[in-house]
Amino acid sequence: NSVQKTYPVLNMTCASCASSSQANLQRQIGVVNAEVNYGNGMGKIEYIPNLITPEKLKDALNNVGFDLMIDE
Ligand code: 9UX
Repeated sequence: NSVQKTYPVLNMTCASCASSSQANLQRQIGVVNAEVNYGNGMGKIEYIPNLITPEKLKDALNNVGFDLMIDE
């Protein structure tokens, strides 16, 4: 059972940042799909809550210099 949520991705200053942050999200276990849009600064993430939490998604991005503005 997956859910899809959209959160602001912080610290993106060029389109390559969107690509690298997206790739980092996609390789986390429990992430089904991730799309990071540089134009609007948002990351749309489909994930399996039993395998990964928004806090862990945030941690994963923090590890590569970005941040995720989770609301929970
Ligand atoms: Mo762009 Mo982002 O040159 O970390 S890749 S600033």
